[in-house]
Amino acid sequence: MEMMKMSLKLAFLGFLVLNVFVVPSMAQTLRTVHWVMLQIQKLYLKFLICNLNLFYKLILQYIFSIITAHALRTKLEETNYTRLCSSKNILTVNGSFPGPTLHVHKGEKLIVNVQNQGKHGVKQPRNPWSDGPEYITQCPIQPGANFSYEIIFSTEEGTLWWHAHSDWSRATVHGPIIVYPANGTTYPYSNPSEEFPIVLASWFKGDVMELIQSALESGGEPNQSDAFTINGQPGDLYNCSKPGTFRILVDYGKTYLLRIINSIMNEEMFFMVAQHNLTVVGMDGAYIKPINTDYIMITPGQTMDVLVTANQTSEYYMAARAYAGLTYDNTTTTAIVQYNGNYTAPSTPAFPILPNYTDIDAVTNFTRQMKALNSKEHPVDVPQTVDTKLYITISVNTLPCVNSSCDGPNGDRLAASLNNISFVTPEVDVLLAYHNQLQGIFTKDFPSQPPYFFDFTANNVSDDYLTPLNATKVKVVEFNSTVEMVFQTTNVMNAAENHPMHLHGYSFYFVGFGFGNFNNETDPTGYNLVDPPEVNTVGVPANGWAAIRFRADNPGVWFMHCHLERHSSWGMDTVLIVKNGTTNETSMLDPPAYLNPC
Ligand SMILES: [Cu+2]
Repeated sequence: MEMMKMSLKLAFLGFLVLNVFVVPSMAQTLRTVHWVMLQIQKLYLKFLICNLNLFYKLILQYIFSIITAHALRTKLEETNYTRLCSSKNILTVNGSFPGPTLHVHKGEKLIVNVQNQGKHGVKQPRNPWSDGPEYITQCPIQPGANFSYEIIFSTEEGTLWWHAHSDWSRATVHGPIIVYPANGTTYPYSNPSEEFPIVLASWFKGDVMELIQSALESGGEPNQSDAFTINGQPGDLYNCSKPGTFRILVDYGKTYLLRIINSIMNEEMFFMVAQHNLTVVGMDGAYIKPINTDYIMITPGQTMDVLVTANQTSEYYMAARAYAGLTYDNTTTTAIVQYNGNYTAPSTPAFPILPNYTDIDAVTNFTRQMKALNSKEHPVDVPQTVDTKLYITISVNTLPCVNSSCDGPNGDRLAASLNNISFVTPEVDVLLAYHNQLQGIFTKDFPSQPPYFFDFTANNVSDDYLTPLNATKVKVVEFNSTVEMVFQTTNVMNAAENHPMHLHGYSFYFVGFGFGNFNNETDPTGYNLVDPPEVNTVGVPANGWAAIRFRADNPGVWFMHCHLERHSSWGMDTVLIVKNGTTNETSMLDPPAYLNPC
């Protein structure tokens, strides 16, 4: 937080922290522009390190901004926002919540000069240096410093998103990334008339960074959010929110593309548009076979591209509310679909009948329909055989607390784990430690199966399984090996719930899921090895399992974590290291010229 505050101070003084520009990946100008930027940056950082006074910093910044004048220039700043009749300062990019949308075409490269941010679901071939998570692939960017990320859009097409990856700052620092088809190619569906990013987010009346800090200190549950928002607005059902409710204007007979992003902190969400059918055509930046449905269930971290045909006449609510976790915000966020033309507007727009909070069947039925498009242009390449198998239990746990003085159950401290390892954030980032072969930062013995087998989904799991081991353990796999991971949620602490597991650096094939304990003989026979969806986040069902497969063809150091933010904060994380191949082209890129010190 201290670091954030200091950066904010600089931001207030007009410090540029984010410059974004798109360049064709093969253009000669890229190297030149990049080189100039690097030189300027080096110079700039040198000056900063030498503690020059502010006057010189500002002059230098001025030069810097001229050099990057052709770029879309944005600024990280503290902005005062009022929601629910309550004001606070939040961290924003360019003063906007959600942040600005980045537009690229497949195959292009983005250069982002930035402070404290990550890109969600971008594979980043061989380039973990630009992935983002603090202490996983980089040290935090120090106040006054910046870092140039190179984001490569290799195979993704559709909707992704960028977000901060420093504590809970992603609550307000996030925005869409839209990857259009490569030049000369088209969507595998007819062109929509218009598109609307629909960003779902959490709103807390308090300061989110303080909120998680105090929860981690006390060992108890962090506060729930006070509202959900659609494109920054809670909607008509919350106090003091009606005037700002987000609206989209539509024409009868046209088809629109909703690019829906769940950047909510702790809840999976149901989403509907009253009296309109939804056709889901993409997920996590890959196409799927169209799913015709009246609702979707979208987990934190996921994106869905949804076509909606405007075949009604007046005003309709779109609405989203939680699919129940153990604890959850039970409020409902809304926006309005408003038709152009002459009609008498209803006193209140039609409201959708959302699935019940606990409607597990609705989730299951929706999930079963997810299949990759698997066309000639967008083929499936799911590994048919597997070199490395991991079976990973996902648990919420407790750790003992001195004098039972914590705020968790029985005075203990809440924790969370993967294969009973509660991930401890190291003091030097794992990527640097791996690259420079530093000893004592992490160990390579993340277990390939749970340390004990028990009835994971039983009604009353013994307290013997409550306590995880605190450690920084990573899993190392060979380049180009085929990997299968089966995630198993457990009912330890009677805390079974859906966990959206997310792996950086990869899209993976979601080949199967089921309920109860995974059976490694019978369950694999039901895998979809023909057209499984290619995603980067998978919702592992409560008291069930989900299986994924991928080829480890992206060397690097990749964070894997539950996308429920409180679970990740409690240690439901690990790191996958994919070794280099035998050639330069199959090895991690060299580190950039400047790395932030830890
Ligand atoms: Cu979780």
